[in-house]
Amino acid sequence: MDPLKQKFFEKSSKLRDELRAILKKHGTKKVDDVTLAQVIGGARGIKMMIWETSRLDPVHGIHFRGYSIPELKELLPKGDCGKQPRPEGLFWLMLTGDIPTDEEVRWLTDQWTHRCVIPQHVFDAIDALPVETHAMTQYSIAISAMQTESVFAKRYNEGLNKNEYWDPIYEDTMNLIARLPRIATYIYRRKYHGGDDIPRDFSQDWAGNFAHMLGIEGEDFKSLMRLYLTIHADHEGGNASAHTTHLVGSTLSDPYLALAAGMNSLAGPLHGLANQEVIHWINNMLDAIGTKTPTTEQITNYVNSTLASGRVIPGYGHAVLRRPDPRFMAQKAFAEEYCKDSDIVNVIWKVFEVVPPILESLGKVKNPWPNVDAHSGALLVHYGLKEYGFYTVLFGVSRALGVLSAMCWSRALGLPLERPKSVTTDSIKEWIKPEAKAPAKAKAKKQK
Ligand code: CMX
Repeated sequence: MDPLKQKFFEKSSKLRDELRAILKKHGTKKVDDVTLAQVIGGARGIKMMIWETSRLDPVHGIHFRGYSIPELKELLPKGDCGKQPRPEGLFWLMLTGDIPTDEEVRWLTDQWTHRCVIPQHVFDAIDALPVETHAMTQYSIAISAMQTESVFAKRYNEGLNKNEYWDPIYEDTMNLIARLPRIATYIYRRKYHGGDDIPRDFSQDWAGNFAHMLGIEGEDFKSLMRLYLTIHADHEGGNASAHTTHLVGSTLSDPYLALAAGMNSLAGPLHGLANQEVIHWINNMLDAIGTKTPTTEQITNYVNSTLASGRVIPGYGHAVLRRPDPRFMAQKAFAEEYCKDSDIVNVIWKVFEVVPPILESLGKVKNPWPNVDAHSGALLVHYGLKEYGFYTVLFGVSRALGVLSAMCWSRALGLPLERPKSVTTDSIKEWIKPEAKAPAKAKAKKQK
């Protein structure tokens, strides 16, 4: 067994036993009350799943295994890769709960380099699509096409003891993460650069090689990719892409099918596609105003006109967060250090001044602050990655780290098929009828 797998096995089998004991002794303990507003309003805030890899606080934002993003920037090993944390280190942390050493991160990079073997039919499946197909559609189809390689599906067909599910899930996770940058960059080069594909560079770390295969050289862009792929990785289990992957995985669909489903969820404009929508919206604004350096007043007018036309301001608001997203702030800090004079970055900062008070004044937006997607595109544009139709794929490569490491945990802990309960509107109308309580009262009277 490899060292990471061994460590994961030891930690997860211990927790699985603990969890079983907790369930046996305290299974009837109440942890939540559900209101009608939550039933109708998209299940906001209902606690209903276990997600080991990260926790989201409305005020303090995301914590990966208890560590905030600024803490991870300090603590995760960087090796000889500059100042930003390496996503390999975060993956190790999410899977084991421990900050890895430099040597462990190097081992993981090496593993992912060698596991990046993609069968030709995956490239053929991408090539069969019209080149203008959205990059997220191509990405999701490629992941599904790669399902032929699932170790879990093969071993399950052969007859697999449920206590061993975690093992092939771990193998699929490692293989998938190793392969995703290659798939993503193949799509990018095909869609936007006439198929001028760039071969891998075996000497680089996971994110550095990704930047290289995109065709954007320079140490600063590699640093950005390391930060980007780290901070987008996980956002607890309730967000749509994580929850979708979790739900599909709970049916014992393999990690390829579960991740493809999660990516389809990420592709919605209220979720991961918002990063594309932000730059689309900013470009439209700059075109409409006719300048690259709009004034506060011009931005205010444009924001108001977007709202008046019944659309949301992309990159603002969040279902859980109630303060500026620490992932936004981490990107802002990066921009302050690396490219503070960039026009597009300065537009993003001005929008950050303008939008929150306007959203707040509407009186209905629970979080007027920017989320992760408000800043990411401007940094990419600054370094020359201007094709915003590709941005959600970058998010999706990173998100795989979180949702797949969480899937390893789900199978190792023996979590069951997810199956919440739906109701019809007739049931709701029944619940709120005054006479709905009458039978119970009448019964109580009779008993007296
Ligand atoms: N612009 C305009 N109106 C907004 C808004 C925004 N950025 N954010 C919320 N609102 C509106 C909602 O549309 C809703 O209006 P109605 O009552 O008329 O339907 C009202 O404010 C209340 O919404 P909420 O409870 O504050 O927010 P939700 O939890 O329902 O939705 C989110 C959260 C992210 C979908 C929403 O804020 C939004 O649409 N933001 C813009 C899209 C975006 O940036 N998505 C990316 C999120 C991060 C990610 O997953 O990647």
